[in-house]
Amino acid sequence: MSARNRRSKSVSFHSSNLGKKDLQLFGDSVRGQVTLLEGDIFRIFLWKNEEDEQKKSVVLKQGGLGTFDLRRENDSLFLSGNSERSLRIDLKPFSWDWDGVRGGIKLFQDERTGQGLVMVLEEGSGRRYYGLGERVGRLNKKGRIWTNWNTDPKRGVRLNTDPLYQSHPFLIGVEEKRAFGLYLDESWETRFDLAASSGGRSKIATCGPTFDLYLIPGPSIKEVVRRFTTLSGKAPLPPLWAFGYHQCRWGYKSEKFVGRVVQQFRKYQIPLESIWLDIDYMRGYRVFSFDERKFPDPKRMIKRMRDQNIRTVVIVDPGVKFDKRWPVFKEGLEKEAFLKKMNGEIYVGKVWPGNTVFPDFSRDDVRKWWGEKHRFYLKNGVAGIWNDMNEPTSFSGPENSVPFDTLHSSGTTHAKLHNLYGYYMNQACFEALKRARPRTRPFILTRSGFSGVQKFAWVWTGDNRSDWKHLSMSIPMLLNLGLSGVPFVGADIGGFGGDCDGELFARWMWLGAFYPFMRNHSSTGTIRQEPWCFGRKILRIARDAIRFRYRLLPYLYTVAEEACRTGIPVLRPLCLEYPDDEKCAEIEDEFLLGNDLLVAPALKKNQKWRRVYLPEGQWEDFWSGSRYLGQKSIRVDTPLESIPLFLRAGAAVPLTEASLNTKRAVWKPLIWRVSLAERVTGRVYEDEGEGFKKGRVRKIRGSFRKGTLKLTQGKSGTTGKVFVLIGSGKRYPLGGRSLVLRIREKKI
Ligand code: MIG
Repeated sequence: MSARNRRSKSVSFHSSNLGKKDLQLFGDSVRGQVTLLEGDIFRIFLWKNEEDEQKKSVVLKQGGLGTFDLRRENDSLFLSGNSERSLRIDLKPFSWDWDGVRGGIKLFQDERTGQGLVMVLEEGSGRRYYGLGERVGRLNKKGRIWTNWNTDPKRGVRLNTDPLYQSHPFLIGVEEKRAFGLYLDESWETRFDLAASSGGRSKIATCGPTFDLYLIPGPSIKEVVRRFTTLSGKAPLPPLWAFGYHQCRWGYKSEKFVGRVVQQFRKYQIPLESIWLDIDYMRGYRVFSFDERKFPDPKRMIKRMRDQNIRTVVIVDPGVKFDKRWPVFKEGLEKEAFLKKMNGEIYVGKVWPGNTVFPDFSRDDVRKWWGEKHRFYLKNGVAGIWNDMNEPTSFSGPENSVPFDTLHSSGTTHAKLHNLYGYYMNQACFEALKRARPRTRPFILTRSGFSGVQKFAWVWTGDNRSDWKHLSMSIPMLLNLGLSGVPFVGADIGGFGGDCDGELFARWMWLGAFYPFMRNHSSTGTIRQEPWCFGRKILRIARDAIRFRYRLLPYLYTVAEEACRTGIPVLRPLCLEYPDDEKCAEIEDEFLLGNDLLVAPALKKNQKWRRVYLPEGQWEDFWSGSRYLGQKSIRVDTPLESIPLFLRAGAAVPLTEASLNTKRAVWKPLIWRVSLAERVTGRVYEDEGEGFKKGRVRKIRGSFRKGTLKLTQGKSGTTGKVFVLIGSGKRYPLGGRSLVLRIREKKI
């Protein structure tokens, strides 16, 4: 998208009218409407043509409209709802001022689409930006132009690559400790120039014919995220097994090969939740097929693994091989399900199968048809689906994609629907899995997506590299995805492209033990990257990291359940929990898991130590039990065998013992790791780990005064051994429901 050498024109309205629940704006070339939505979110909607007047969001749930007060003064209108921020609108030229956040909107002509609207935001110097989904770079997104155009970058992800696979036109601004959100509900290519071309202003542009903007009040970042996810949706609770350790590689090329991988896991007693089959399993890269020679009996193979509690996930690419004898192609042809060119012929691109055609997932009937095809995998015992290449990638197209003038069956161009292609594909898959297995929670992983994709799928960050910079970059990338509403995310552990080495692998496995999604994946043509590939010492370290992950599951699952209810992500930047601490604002080499654990990984080669900033309160070194006062940075050693990890004082974090795979989310034993403070609290969410029966919460509360710790655990529906673990040391059985202990206080 480019506005270069094109004049832009301000938007003006000559009159306004207050409707029952909206404010209508009338101009010569542009019309507008302002409404107030649930959560005190103002929607400012501008359009040029009558047909666009009815534009509805595809991704947002919209409840009823709220009412607001309106006051007029000449050409200015003052709107107020319930939130602390009120909205002022000037008609000539059109601009808005939302309690200090100010913008105006202009028309311009994009070179490709011949249309476009751009919002110019005035910048305060101290403003920071977060969000925008999956991005390279720093946690604070200010100072660069970011584009939303889902792309499979030809050389994979590099340190500077933009755009990437997903589009999240959602921004969180923080200025003077007050946060606000802006969501531009446009699926066309959009561009966020955040004080990059000019320090004094940001420019947010769409190359479509409408400008659909949501102003989301805070005042905290948490509140913005919460409000935004009431619109864009929350993730459904995933099955427990999704939080286990997943093993993948492009190149698990036959049943025998997979069998050997599984054997090694068992031989070395490494926990393993699932094996992932990449495109190697297909016959000539036909989706919904197995290669009969390499995978002669997939049902038997998958069952054999399942009998050892190892699940199987398969990759699904949207492109269908152009093969007149292939039933999937024939059916799609009959249904006219595939994207077409302007001249009415089917668009044929190039992907792994060679000549490839693309289903139009924006159509209900196509989604249904595609979804039903997944029964093929389910019949064979497959547990989860991995949606790849759904930007969609077409190797022969511009920017590795389907051309933007390709047509969807509604007559709409791909330029408008491109960014939603993956979103719709995941919707098709999710709804199908629910239909086919109503008592099972769907598990889907996707590469492409749009705001709201969390309703259907988990997200991994695509083709990273086995490189130290990619290790550290994964942190702000996953954090901003979380702030954008997507809580279940992970990067390929060990790195996808390039050759990993033992040291990097060990570091990445420990960091990955804290990713919401923990999967080791690598590309064909790179050196093997399973836990035993780097010698005995690294094998032990990797196994310890995975075992630690399994010990952490009660806490992780509890935080995950919270994320599904509230929208607050699993991985949290420090600034989310400590908004008043300026020092936390841009920390991106440490993060919180929930709000009780702080993780500060080593991110450099040969790193022997690092500094860790600890926020307000007191913190306990998880491994040694040493205590530290917060609002200070400390120096910690970073041995390869482990990861710097801190526990918030006053927290009781639910843990369990390591095991080779997950079972139910009912923990036996349940181990409360307690960090002493005057008040101690903890909670654990438990359920079957699968299905839709209601779960329950166990709480623990207590106090620590004058050397005496008193703890009481709330009633629970289950029995089982419960322990309390203090410091790094001793475990005490929690007989009955209460425990009283005399403990010598440690000095800080
Ligand atoms: O063109 O299926 O990001 O995870 O291993 C490459 C092969 C296609 C890209 C995915 C990667 C996967 C690979 N795929």
